[in-house]
Amino acid sequence: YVTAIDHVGIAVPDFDAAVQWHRDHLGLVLAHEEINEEQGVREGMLSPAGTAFGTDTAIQILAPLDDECAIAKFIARSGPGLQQLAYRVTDVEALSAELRAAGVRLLYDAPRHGTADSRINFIHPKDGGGVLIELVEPAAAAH
Ligand code: MC0
Repeated sequence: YVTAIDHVGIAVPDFDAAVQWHRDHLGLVLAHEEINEEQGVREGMLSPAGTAFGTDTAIQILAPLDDECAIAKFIARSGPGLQQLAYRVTDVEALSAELRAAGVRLLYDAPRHGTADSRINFIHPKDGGGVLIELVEPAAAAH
């Protein structure tokens, strides 16, 4: 089911400052940006020059929209930093079903809305070796 590392997500307090830092120091380009109200985030996908958003691995900047969202809680507990590792998958429902059957806890009963109309679910960090693992089925692969 896993075809690539889709993105690595960094929790930040200030979206614009983080985007500018990565542009100024590393030359990364903001390839995509959106607000995800359900997840409580303003998020942006950064790509190294010469790579393509949606094809190559991206760096995701995640800034909280309010004090209650997952990113705000993460920053309050752990400070800014790596928050998630996201794998691109061909079929998020089928993989989630296999994981559940193997006793791995998924956060959602059904996939939710993710970046660029992808469908997403998460493996609980306690079952992911201390890593919050996101499963991303891109919109193009929707069925
Ligand atoms: C919490 N824990 C983590 C963690 N967050 N460990 C590794 N990585 C993380 N990101 C640990 C805590 O330290 C705690 O360990 C244990 O997990 C359980 O914590 P909890 O207090 O029970 O739960 P919360 O309130 O911290 O929530 C954790 C949870 C939450 C993963 C359930 O963050 C969540 O629902 N995440 C999924 C949604 C999300 O992250 N959305 C933002 C990205 P101890 O040892 O202290 O017990 S939105 C996104 O990603 C979209 C836009 C996309 O890409 O398409």
